[in-house]
Amino acid sequence: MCGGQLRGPNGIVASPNYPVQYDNNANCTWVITATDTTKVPSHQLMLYANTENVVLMLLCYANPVIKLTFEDFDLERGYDTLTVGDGAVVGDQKTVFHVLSGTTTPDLVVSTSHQMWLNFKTDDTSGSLGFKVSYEEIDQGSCGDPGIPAYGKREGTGFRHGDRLHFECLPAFELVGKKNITCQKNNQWSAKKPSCVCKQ
Ligand SMILES: [Ca+2]
Repeated sequence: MCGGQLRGPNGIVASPNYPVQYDNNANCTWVITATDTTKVPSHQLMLYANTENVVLMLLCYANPVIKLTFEDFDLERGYDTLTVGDGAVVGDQKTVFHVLSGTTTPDLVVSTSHQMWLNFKTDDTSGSLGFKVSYEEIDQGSCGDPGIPAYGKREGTGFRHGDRLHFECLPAFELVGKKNITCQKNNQWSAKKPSCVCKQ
């Protein structure tokens, strides 16, 4: 499917024809919107008593953001691109998180608002396999779970702003990338999770 309006709480976005080669001259735009935040109370329910000892009940409303996880990615490098941005103003350069091409992707991208847009553009020659990305609503203030590298381990359990994760590899494996990553205020990790490769 080339483009469309998608809603939470989760789903899949894939290039047209996936897993078969995508078309030339494609220009597809998807906007993902979290479920209506005014109607969906979060899991938090706060009970407290005020000065007159009247018990008040306060429902905290969820303020979800969108997390994208890249499951498969293969575009003609430099010519076919997937641009990912925050919010719903498609193409607004100020909101662009990434312009992706080739086979290089971040582990995940998290929006700062309840919406995120994707624009897939291809040129007039040479296709490739395409992409498959899953999306999910998560709580605002989080960078999402970046996972644990194969043959590695992770210290730290928080994925919220300011939280830091530390990675190490099993013996006989070498860490490639950053040992420590921090969840930044823009909901993105300071770097991808590292990988562990066999020592030569
Ligand atoms: Ca192409």
